[in-house]
Amino acid sequence: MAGSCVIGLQWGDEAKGKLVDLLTQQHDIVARFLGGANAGHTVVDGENVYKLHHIPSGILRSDVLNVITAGVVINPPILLGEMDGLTDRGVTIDNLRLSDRSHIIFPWHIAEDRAMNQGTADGENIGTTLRGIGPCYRDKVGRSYAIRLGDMMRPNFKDKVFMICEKKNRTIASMYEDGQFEPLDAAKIYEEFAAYAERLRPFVCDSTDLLLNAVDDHKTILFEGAQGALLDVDHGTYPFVTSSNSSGVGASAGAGVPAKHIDQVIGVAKAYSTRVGGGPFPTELHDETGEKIRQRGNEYGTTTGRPRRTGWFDAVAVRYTARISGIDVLSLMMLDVLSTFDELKICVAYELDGEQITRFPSHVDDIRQVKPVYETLPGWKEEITGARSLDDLPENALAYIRRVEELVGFPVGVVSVGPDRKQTIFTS
Ligand code: 2SA
Ligand code: MG
Repeated sequence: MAGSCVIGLQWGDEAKGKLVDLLTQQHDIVARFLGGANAGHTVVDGENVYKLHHIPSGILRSDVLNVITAGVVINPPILLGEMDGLTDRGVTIDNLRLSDRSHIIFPWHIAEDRAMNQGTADGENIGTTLRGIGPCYRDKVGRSYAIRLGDMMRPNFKDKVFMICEKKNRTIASMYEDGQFEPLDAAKIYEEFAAYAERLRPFVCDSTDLLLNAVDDHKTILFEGAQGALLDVDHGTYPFVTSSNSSGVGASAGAGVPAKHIDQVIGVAKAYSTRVGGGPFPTELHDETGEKIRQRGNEYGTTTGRPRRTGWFDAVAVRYTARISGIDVLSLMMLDVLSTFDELKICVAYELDGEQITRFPSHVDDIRQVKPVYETLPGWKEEITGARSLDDLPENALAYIRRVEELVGFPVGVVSVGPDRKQTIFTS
């Protein structure tokens, strides 16, 4: 087998980091293919909790190469902070590689993200992470005002920074009220980023070539997703999405490895739903049950600390994202959070304009309007964080897993009952 891929099937925060960490032992390389410091991946190793934003979750294993590929947008001070944080705790980062094709987030991107808070055409806030992600991807596809990691190592880097600052100072000033925007200081930004470039230089490579050679050499690659498929810029709940392809279809574009080399896709979903930021969320709960899920699941953003919106498992949405991501197997996370509820609901269809549908609508207005059709299942009272096999689970928890499988249409291969590596059940 050449490649596996881990994809979040909801709106991010499905605990993908834990799964990637578990799977790394079977792979030579972990490749992150999209997003940037908007992601927050938590990896737990015994007493140690690591919060990663850019660095692939395989970094804790020194024999695994961790590659940040072309599709990622890098925020150098945040990346260096992660690197230093790992080094300080004795984790080696010699096994880290950065693509010279990845794009760089500069202070102007963050100023743009803040100015707009990334409002949509109808004036609603997307509720971005304010990390400059959207503006950086926009400049990347716009081509005129973009700087890639490889550009930072070239003699004309300084000229580029000065040219772009001049342009951005004009455009960004018009986005702010008078006096609210402090003009960008090109010399200062250049100096700061030139220093970052020097520190990052030893890790920079042509990651596309590296990965293609790895495929030729029969090495195994784990493609690590970020965010979730419902945030995919083309196939998610547009415009309430992130600015890259976060569903399974994005892996090969971001990493530069043809899809035919990805043999196994693992779709990761929580046993319930969460969303952070704006946008439609059909099964959202605004009541005590939603609050209980938030408390039991500690549902607060890893990057921004924002409380996450919570709701029941949405089988319509997950069936859609599982199919678009080409999954082979489902990994059901945080099942332990659902313990102690009297009953649990699963959304099995939507009602739209008086009709029942099981298709996930393509237009945001329709996604906003749908009413979830629920099936109610009995809950279980006992905590299940100590379960290590399916036999340890209460009957009602097993029935819940079986129903998710049937509705989503893919087998559940992994069930997670807590953050630790040990708190994982492999079903076969
Ligand atoms: P952006 O910043 O442009 O990518 O935001 C666009 C939308 O994508 C959502 N988004 C996320 N949703 C969940 N988790 C994310 N990562 C962090 C985490 C979030 C945090 O792991 O907890 O700490 O708040 C993530 N990144 C982007 C975002 O909320 C917008 O809806
Ligand atoms: Mg997260």
